Amino acid sequence: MSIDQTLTSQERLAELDLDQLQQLVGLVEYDEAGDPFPVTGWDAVVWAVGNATQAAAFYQLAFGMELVAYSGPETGNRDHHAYVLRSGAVRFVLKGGVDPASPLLEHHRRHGDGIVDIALEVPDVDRCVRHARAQGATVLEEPHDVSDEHGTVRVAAIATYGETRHSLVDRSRYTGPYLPGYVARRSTHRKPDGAPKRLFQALDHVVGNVELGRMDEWVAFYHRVMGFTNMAEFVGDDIATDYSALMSKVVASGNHRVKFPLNEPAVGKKRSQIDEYLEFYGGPGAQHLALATNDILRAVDALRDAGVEFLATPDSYYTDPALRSRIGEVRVPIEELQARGILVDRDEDGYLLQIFTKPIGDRPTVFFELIERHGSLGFGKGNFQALFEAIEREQAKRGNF
Ligand code: TYF
Ligand code: FE
Repeated sequence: MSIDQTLTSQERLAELDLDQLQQLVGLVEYDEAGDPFPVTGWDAVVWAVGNATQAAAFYQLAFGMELVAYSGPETGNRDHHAYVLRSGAVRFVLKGGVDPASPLLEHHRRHGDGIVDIALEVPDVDRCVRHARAQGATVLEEPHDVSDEHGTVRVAAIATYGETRHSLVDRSRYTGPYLPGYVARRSTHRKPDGAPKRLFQALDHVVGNVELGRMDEWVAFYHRVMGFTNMAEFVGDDIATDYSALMSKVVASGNHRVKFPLNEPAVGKKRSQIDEYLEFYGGPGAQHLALATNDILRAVDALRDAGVEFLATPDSYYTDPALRSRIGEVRVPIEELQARGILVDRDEDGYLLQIFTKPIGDRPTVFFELIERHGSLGFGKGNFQALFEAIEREQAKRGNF
């Protein structure tokens, strides 16, 4: 079986097929034979948070995620709590320190709530690490087996920007709920009647913010170390200095299952949103996660009802006569999008609907995007101006000029 036909274990559990994934996240054909670092897909997004017990409730109650596994003092882990949540093929692991000496608490003091590990499922951990090391990557954890009564997982980890890592996970010989050391655990709350089964089904992309002048180095890192290739979409200095104050390029795994936009600040009229992130996160890190949904209207309504706040889109975005000709026919009336502040973009392959939350923690750092793709493989380039202006309005409220 070729890599681009292999589903990750999470995707199989979610009963997604390749057609659904193609629609959700926009896959492409590729020749795996020449891939030095084959990646099947996302394994997990691991967070260090200030209060994992409450964050786990937030992601269940507001984001509609399901609790599937747990590790903590009751399971012999005296260092921290860890809650494993799922929505479709998306897996979050929320960790919060219990032992006052836990390194997670130190991480949280430096960065606030943030993403410590963007873990990838790979068919051959050892081969990936051999290649990564030969290309100069920092190997944080050598390939090793972890086993329990459910089987064996092979894992390793390499360093990426800031204090972020990529764990590389082969769980093909494992049937447990997450990793050895975790026990199965179910949500105890009752979903309201009529609540949708899930609000999002897959992870589309994870964006990294890096320091001024370092974006190309990180693009080169993903080329060299992980065999990722450039996607067409980028924000160059042509528009950067006008309003967005950032530069951005996108790298992707062979079949585009895993996509990493990388931002660096650009010198503009105001302080860049990326500089603000770097200051408050205390260095480079993951900026936003884009969650792929097949019903962005319902997802936004449910999240808003649960108190999640989104960036506002001015009515002028929808009344602009150029909008209709730019976007053409979309599946819902523009009024439905306007009522929710959902943005639309179209390119030669199709269109996409997207919306952005405000930062979800105490620091102006990490936020979410919801994205509903209809053929477009892009990131909403046509919305960058409206989006970055909205972000700047929020920055100004925080006293950032
Ligand atoms: O992932 C992207 O590229 C889009 C656009 O600070 C974007 O979601 C880029 C930078 C940013 C917010 C959104
Ligand atoms: Fe995005």
